[in-house]
Amino acid sequence: MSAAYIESILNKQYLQKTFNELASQRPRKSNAINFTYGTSGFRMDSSKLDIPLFATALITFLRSLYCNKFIGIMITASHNPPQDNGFKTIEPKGEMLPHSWESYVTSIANSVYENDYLKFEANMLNIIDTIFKACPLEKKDTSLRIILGRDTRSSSLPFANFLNDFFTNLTTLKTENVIVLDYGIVTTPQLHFIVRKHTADNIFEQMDLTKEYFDAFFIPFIKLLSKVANLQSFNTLIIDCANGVGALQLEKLLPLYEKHSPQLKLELINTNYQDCSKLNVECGADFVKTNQKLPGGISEEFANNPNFLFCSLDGDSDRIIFYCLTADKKFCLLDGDKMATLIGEFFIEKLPAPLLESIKLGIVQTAYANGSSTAYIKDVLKLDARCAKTGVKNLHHDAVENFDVGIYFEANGHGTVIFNDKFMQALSKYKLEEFELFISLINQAVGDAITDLFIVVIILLLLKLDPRDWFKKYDDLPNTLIKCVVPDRSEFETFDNERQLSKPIGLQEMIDQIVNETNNSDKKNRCFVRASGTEDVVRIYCESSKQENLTIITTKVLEAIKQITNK
Ligand code: G16
Repeated sequence: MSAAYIESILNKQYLQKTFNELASQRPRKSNAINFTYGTSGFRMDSSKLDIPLFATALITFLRSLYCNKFIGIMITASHNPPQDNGFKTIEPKGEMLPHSWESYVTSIANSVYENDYLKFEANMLNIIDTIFKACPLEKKDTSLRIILGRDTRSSSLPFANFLNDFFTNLTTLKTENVIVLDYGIVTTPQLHFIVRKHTADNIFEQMDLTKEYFDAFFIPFIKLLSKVANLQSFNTLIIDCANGVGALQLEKLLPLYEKHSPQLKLELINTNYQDCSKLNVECGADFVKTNQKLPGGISEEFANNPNFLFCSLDGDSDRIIFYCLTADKKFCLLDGDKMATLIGEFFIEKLPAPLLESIKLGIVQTAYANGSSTAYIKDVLKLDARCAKTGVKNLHHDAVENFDVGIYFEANGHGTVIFNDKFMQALSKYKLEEFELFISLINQAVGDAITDLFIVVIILLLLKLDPRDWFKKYDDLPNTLIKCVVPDRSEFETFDNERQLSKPIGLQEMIDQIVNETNNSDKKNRCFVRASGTEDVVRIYCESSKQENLTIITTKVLEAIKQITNK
């Protein structure tokens, strides 16, 4: 396939008309901030997303032709507040957009902002040339194949409508060669599953794949639940749905679940997805993790029940956090670190020693992982612990590259487990029926709140592990995560997997000094600053063996940031 061919099928009139509409609505100001492709795509206040949407649509169009496969776009801002939105691009096998393509989409977005159509077109054709020079395919039966999904935000439907219209009009391809399948309101992991399924089974029409998604993970969950003789660790799971798409999807699943009369009760709260203004507000995984407290809708009195385990999903159900209270009402946060170590422990306990010895089993975390969890992985579980940059795609790649069984979780509850053929072959030599069923619960494509929920529940029940005992496996170092608004967060550049800053110059030295002057003999103080890729803030993470150090350090680091950025 050549760049000339791509150019020949472009409806340039439509492209120019759409460009002019966008550019005229958003005249560039001299001090305007450039668009940057964040941790998982463009994400910002929905009123500013028209150009990133256009750029995402164009890159998806190119990617679909390049791969000659289905590419997905999920319209969501996940954990962000209701007024935000964003786009996650999904590859044919369910992964995220390759890193090398992120610069193309960023360049397209910024060239629209220049408000000069000819310049934009030249840049676009240049990108097409670069991409298709390296294109291995020589296809004559070109077709554009796009799959859309969205969350429950009020801005999501208009964005989906734009995309439907855009892909229908962008090319001069015959109608039958433009396939746009709109799956409506789905969770992000469901859309990953759907795209993967279309690719694997060569499906060209819309099908009820959300049902297939549930069957794939729900049936093994039910089978495993039926193997648990009596519930010893907890008997009720309360699921905070963040007033988002998770509620809509789990409400469909619940009647099916209850048909099996399971001993474990599932109860949904914060399910008001119809009122978009409530999404993630005082609830959901990010709220619970950041504030380390119960979400709205759960009183302390209600939570103080030894038979209850709680969990919170985020706005697009790709991450989950568990929690419960102790008898003396202490809040026990069971976050991504605790999930990763629990899963690691389960693999160690259930797999025969010779099998374990023959494979590389390890855990990938980020700089946000609590120091105690990393020590537990290395010293108690005796597993390899690696650190990757924030963003599940980074953890995913690290796990694939380094392990036969890679467990990867961000502390915020985003993660899953991946395993390769070597492991599957080794496993097939043993008759481990229950374990095989267990691994079919795992959504290897992407971190998935619903399948992670199934995994954690099954492990706790099979191990007869009380959630409070899970919490006590290791003591988290006291920690805090705060946000700081700065004039330009792109000035913050990191190295060492985001644990240190190279820019703004001088800030890292100031942080080091602050951390060192409050350090205790255990030298467990740690603090790092990085620009968020999903919100217009920088994040400050701090941990220490002494709670009182956290405020001292973060107050001083905030002052240092102010001092440096106001220079
Ligand atoms: C996204 C990413 C996560 C990341 C989180 C916060 O989550 O998928 O990998 O940890 O943003 O990123 P940052 O600190 O750069 O803002 P989600 O659930 O919001 O899509």
